[in-house]
Amino acid sequence: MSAKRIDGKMISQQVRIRVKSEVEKISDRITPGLAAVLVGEDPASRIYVRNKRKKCEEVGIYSEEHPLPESTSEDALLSLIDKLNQDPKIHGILVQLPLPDQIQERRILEAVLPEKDVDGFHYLNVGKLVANEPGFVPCTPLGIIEMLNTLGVEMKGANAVVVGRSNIVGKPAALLLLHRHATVTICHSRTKNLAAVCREADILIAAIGKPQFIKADMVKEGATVIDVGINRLPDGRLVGDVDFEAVQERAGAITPVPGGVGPMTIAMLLSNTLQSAKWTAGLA
Ligand code: BQF
Repeated sequence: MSAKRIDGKMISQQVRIRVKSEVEKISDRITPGLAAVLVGEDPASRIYVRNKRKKCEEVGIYSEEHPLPESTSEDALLSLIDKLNQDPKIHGILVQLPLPDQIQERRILEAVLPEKDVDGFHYLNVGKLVANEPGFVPCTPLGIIEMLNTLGVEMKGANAVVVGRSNIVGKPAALLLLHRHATVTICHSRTKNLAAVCREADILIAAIGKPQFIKADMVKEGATVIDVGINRLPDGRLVGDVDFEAVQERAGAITPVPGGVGPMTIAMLLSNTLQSAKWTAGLA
């Protein structure tokens, strides 16, 4: 069997078209606004922030960037967050991670007002996700669900295996799948018989951060494989956490890297920012 290649570019474009038309629809009442805070010069982070702002512009979301030097103190960053919390033009605040070592990430994420926390990292939104109540959900897991929905992949009763237990991807992805009535297993570096567990998966989510870690013998015939990894090989090639060439011979459907989950992450950030503005204006 040769797998269907899941086109994240196309699915994310559908999401962005939907966001754009909703932004237009509410434009007489409110213009959604996103503030991006970037501390330091990490090249990948700069690309991500530029990418997010460009996509905001395309759908009519106002965006502003707040670049700060690598040496920024926690207090200086907290005072910027406080200013953005009070700014009525801003409905979403995105603090690009990772932050430099002198700054405690948790203190910053907790300083963002939960109602502007479009990344879904504040403890209040984490709690709401666990409780299956409306709140902001991290963009990458949300993008994965949007993809599965669009493709018509049945989640109810499916065996879903999430490899990786990060707070940003693995754990929230597992919760979202659980809430859609999948039977969810979370695997990680200490899991025994990882390959055997993965082989039971109808839906396999790879969010490990190890290049080409998931091999063909870890995948059930016909499974839907979602690759969250973005890894640079020594030869400069960009690859996911899945050995795409080999796994595509076994999977039913598989996301490529790049052009899979990545673009969905950005689209869901736009969607969350729109949602935030609608809540502010009493439109949702
Ligand atoms: C694509 C991210 C690790 C750590 C912090 C499109 C993005 C990536 C890939 C992107 C990511 C990853 C983002 C593609 C945002 C996703 O075409 O494959 C878009 O911009 N992402 C981030 O902001 O912080 C990260 C990964």
